[in-house]
Amino acid sequence: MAQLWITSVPVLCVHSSYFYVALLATAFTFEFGSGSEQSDQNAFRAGNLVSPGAATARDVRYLLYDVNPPEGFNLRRDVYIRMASLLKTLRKQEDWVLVLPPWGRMYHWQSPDIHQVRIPWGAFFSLTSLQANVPVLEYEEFIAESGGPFIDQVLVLQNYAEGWTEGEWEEKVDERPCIDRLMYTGDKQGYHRGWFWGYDETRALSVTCLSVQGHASILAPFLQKNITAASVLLDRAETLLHDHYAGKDYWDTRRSMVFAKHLRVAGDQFRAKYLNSTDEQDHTPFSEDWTRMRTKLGSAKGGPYLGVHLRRKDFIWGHREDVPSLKGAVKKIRSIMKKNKLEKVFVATDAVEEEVSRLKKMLPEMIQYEPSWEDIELLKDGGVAIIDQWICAHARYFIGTSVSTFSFRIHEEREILGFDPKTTYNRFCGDAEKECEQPTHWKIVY
Ligand SMILES: Nc1nc2c(ncn2[C@@H]2O[C@H](COP(=O)(O)OP(=O)(O)O)[C@@H](O)[C@H]2O)c(=O)[nH]1
Ligand SMILES: [Mg+2]
Repeated sequence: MAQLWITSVPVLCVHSSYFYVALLATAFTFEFGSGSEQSDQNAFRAGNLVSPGAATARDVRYLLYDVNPPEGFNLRRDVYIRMASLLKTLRKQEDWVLVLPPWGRMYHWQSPDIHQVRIPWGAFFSLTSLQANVPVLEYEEFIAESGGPFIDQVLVLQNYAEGWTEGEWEEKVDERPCIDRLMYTGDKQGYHRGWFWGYDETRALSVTCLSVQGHASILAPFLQKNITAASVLLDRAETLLHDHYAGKDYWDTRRSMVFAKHLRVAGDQFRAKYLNSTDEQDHTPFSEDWTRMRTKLGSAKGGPYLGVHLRRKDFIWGHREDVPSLKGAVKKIRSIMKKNKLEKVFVATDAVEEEVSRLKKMLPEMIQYEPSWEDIELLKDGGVAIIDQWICAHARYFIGTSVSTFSFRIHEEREILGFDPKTTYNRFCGDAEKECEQPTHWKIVY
């Protein structure tokens, strides 16, 4: 751990000209990002910068983060949980706020002609619910509050170039030269430009790389002692592990991720209209205040339908052996319906049209949530996916796809609603899969 405590020399703090400081700092860090010697440049570490208005009003510090671009919506939801844990640890000593990374440019969001970038979290989640767990800010609020579209320090998280030493797992953090080519470029003014969720006017004052191996909160001492920047963006935040997967803190954060009301309402209306499913009949009461929701396992009955999540697209390209053929999936669906005496089946899927029509031929009674173009324009692909998840979460019985985080999030939602685990932790098996291990039951810790 000794390497962790690089002494930070607060030289730059005393300079008055913000612009000069920014320029100087970026010039240095840019170089060391491209692999040159970092020997005595630590004295000029941009971590000592403070953004224009920020730290003056109150000593609030902002934690921002981003995730590897190819990752989908539901893994990103998992990374949020890790960041919330880190934030809670940071807040034991300082006043930190978590800035929510806007949604957009997601590989799976392919609806044509629909603007899907710079989407705030409020479009998908209830902000008051998130706030009841940790203090959060939308990115635009951060810009307004912190004094402009500037992020003091970007830390690009990466593994260790040398891998695990001697095969021993050890938790550690060290500033290191960047291993991969940076996704940030220096501009003429000495700032750093990058994706920044489509906010083109955003600039970073410094970009450096940080090798890290360990759980999220391992970064807390580093952020508190080695860095004095008011706003810090952790890029590639998925590099950090959960502090304690499925522990109380995990579940508190997970329970606070309540879907936005308009999406829940749309899902509930669909359930009532097409699936004969209401919270009253199904014993799935819902409280707007998640802190008051505490169900008993097995208390939820669910609507009279089978919920199916059939993940296709990239899950079948590699002919993965844990994903069934459409024919195999239909066979399994029929057998579950028969066994559970269910006449209706709701199917959520990302399958391409051609596959959906083949599926419908084999399973003509299947029910899908089919939004119009205007619906998608309003709800976005992310909202439509949430409605699919919400409907699956209320089914009497659910079966999902192996290792899909989309299915995992449905498991959690059902756990929150109080379903018997036997009706939740089920997945399809590949047609020729020998040992078809079923998903793990993660019990809520209240
Ligand atoms: N509407 C809808 N979208 C889906 C469904 N399955 C997958 N998707 C889309 O594909 C993405 C899959 O990526 P991700 O959320 O990371 O889940 P994973 O890749 O299955 O672990 C989702 O976020 C959705 O955008 C589905 O059943 N319904
Ligand atoms: Mg994915």
